Amino acid sequence: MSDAAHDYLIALGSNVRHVRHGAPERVLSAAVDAVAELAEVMTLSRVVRSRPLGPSLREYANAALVLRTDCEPEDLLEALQSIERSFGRKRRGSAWSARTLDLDIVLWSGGSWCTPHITIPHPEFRRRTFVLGPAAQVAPNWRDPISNLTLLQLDHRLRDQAA
Ligand code: PH2
Ligand code: MG
Ligand code: MG
Repeated sequence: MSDAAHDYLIALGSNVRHVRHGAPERVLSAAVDAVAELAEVMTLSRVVRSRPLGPSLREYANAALVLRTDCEPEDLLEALQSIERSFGRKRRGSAWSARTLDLDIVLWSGGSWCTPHITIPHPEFRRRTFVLGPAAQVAPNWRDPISNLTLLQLDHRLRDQAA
C-alpha cells in the first residue's frame, strides 16, 4: 500500500446463480457490497444482460463501477480475487467457463501497467460491448491511455462496428 489514492474502473460479470444470493443480478449487487468494504465505490452502472462471449451457454449479468483506493494494482487484484473466491469462484477448466463472479480491472488512474500478473488496460475491453456499455455509463470521459479515446467514444465506435 502507498498513501496515494487511485481510481480504478472495474467490470463485473456473473452467469451462475449463487446458493445464497440467487440470480446473477443479485450476485452483482452483493459483490458491490463486498467491494465497498475494501474501497470507496464512487459510481456504479446499471446491470445489463448480455449474450455469452465464448463457450458458456448462460446469459451474463454485467456492470461496471469506479472505486477509489490506496492499493496498487497487484494488491487490488489480490483483494478482488479473494472476493471472487468468497462467492464460490473456482479457477479451473477453461478460461471462459461459466462463473459465479468475475471482477476485472479495466483501467486505473495510473495509466498503463503491465506485470506477469496483470495488464492494465484490460487487453480485450475495447472489443466488448458488455464492458464498454456499463463503463461508458460510469466514466464517459475517462480516456484509454492506449487509443487515447474516451470510454464514450470507444463504446460508440464498437456499436457502429456491430451495426
Ligand atoms: N466474461 C467472460 C467471457 N464471456 N460474456 C459476457 N456476455 N459477459 C462477460 O462478462 C463475459 C463473457 C470472461 O470473463
Ligand atoms: Mg477475470
Ligand atoms: Mg472477465
